[in-house]
Amino acid sequence: MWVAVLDSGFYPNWRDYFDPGKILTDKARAFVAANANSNVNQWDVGSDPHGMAVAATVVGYRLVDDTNEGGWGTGYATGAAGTYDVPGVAPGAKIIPIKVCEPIGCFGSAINAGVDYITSLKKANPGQPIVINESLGGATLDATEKAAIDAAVKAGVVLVASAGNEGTAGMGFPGAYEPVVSVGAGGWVDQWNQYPDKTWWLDNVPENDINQVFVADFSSRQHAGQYPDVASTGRFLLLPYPCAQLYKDGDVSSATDVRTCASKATPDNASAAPFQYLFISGTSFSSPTIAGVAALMLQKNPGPSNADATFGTLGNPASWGPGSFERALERSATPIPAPNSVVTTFRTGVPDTESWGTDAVGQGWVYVDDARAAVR
Ligand SMILES: [Ca+2]
Ligand SMILES: [Ca+2]
Repeated sequence: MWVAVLDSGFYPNWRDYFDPGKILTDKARAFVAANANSNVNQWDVGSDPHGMAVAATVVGYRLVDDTNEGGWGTGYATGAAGTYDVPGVAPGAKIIPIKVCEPIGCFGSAINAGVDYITSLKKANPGQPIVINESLGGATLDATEKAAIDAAVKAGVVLVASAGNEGTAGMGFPGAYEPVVSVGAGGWVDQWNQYPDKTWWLDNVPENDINQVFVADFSSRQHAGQYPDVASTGRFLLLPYPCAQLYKDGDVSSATDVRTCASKATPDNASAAPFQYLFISGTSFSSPTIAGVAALMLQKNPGPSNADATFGTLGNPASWGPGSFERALERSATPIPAPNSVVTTFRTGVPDTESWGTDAVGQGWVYVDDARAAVR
């Protein structure tokens, strides 16, 4: 399964984090590159760590837990020094990094070009399951973006997008467009509850109790004409998030290994993050979680797609309908009781009350085994 990550590309030291065998470098592209120029080869010159964190959600990454420099204060995130392979949702998937974003934002023309490119890959490899992940979004859907998405989905590409982090301000596009699989974010009520224990993320999360999950307050709520599909994990995921801004626009210093990055970050850019990993939140990470689940479903059976979605007309959400892949995923989801409210814990140990209504939950929470069972 190929998962195209339309995002900010990779940093030059991406091999510190990823098994190169999981990254399809020959298919990687940049549709926006250094200084916002187009250069298809500059997908790994870096500008923002977001794209690597999204990719790591899908295929996993290497965690070097030896510097006490993660975004969790002091102490080891695993409880002991060492180098660990953190599994992703779909460890057997291959990532196609597609750079369409710079720190100032994601460019619509680059996003559309990236979608078109993946459509061409799908047409050249019709038997190959391909998922696009877009952990990005904008307020509107225009005709050009709709045409690009429609062509991809009709070709059999499964497009997964974040619902958005705008809370009550509503969803963004393309997530709100029904032929796209949209993903809201939640977490585990027990996370950080033993603060300052930092190893809760290694605990065995109960997978048979919907009351163990919550919907995050930032996860975009449904407005009229918007289609939230499912919710998944997007709260305090430990992911690579190195040296924010350090590799901006390809201006790469020597010695980019993970141990020296922290000491270089501050002189290079005062706002750079002085660590290599971060417990990070957002529908940016629940979306690739479901992109990984989609890859697992397509690994089991490459047949289902959303090519039979109802694409309707621009500006008329009532004319849009889901495809059969999306319906199978939604049917497999467990409804989240709503309205509801729980008390969980922030990373700082402070109590955190999370409340949500029926406008936040879509068709429910995705459990991987249930989603895989939905295809045969
Ligand atoms: Ca949808
Ligand atoms: Ca739907």
